[in-house]
Amino acid sequence: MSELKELRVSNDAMNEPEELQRRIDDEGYLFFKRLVDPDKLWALRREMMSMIQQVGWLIPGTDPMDGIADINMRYTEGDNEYSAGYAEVYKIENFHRSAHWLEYLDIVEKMVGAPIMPHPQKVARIWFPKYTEHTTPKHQDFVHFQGSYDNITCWAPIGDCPIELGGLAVIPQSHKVNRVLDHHFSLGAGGLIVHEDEHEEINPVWHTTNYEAGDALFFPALTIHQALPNYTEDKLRLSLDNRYMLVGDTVAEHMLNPHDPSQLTWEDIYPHWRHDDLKYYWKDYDNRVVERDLSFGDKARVEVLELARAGDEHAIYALKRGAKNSPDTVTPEVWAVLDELGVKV
Ligand SMILES: O=C(O)CCC(=O)C(=O)O
Ligand SMILES: [Fe+2]
Repeated sequence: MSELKELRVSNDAMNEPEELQRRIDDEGYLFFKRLVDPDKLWALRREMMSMIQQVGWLIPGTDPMDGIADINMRYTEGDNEYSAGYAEVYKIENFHRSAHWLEYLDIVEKMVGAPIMPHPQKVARIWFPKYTEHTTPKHQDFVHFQGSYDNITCWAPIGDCPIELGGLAVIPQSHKVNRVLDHHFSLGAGGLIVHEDEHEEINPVWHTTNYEAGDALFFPALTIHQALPNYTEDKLRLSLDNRYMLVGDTVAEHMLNPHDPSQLTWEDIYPHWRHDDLKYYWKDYDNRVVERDLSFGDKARVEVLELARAGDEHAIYALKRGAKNSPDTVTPEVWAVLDELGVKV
């Protein structure tokens, strides 16, 4: 990647909804420093990192706040081992509640100029160091979260996130392509990558920052973004990415469920909570629910087979991982390719 530029800070316009709307329409993102009191993030970090230590991903005896990973266990989304640990973190009530913090709700409402609500599905990322092939690749969120182009993603580190820890980067104005671009197979999280350089109208200049606790980056569903690789020796990157929708807008059915990699249902999660106010809260809203569009993933599933046959190592790795983690869902065609290649699962 070429040089990284600094994100523009929009704290100056925090109380001017029209200016926020103008900026997000024009730039395709809004970034705020210390939108939330950092102490709220530090408290959430303690709770989540303590659980991450309990599941065995941090070096025993270290301060969980430091997030010092045991790099013998580098897991990522798509690995059953990741799901086992993520599930414990995903049950934490305060993690879900953080997406409902008024600081986030107020600012999203201002930038879209209408009543909004958080998607039921909340997302945390627990990213291991030096596992960079699995970094979230360049993409538009619509391929994953769907529903409406008007959804707003909020990405926020839970603690500080300097560039080497692998925070989020965006291409300003990339949302102006005004459509979902072709995505291809990728080994990275989410499994789909866009090649922005295939599109002349996109000027691929990436913007990011050394994030600090309390900072938050917002962008609509068509803005191209990626996570940067976690190049630290031994630190986990812990972050939130939650999505907000206009009340009454369309929502894809899977966004009413817990995040897939947790492999949980709400019935698994809710018994761990002390309060009831956020349980099934979305049932009070009249949103239009549509089926998940599987075409993006289906296209990548065809590509991965072709690439694996041609010897592409990431494709072979992805097929092997799928076969190892959920053998029951693997198609005969995938088994045939793995056999052809002599890959043992
Ligand atoms: O944090 C990550 O690795 C991915 C985040 C992302 O793609 C998002 O916030 O939409
Ligand atoms: Fe994303």
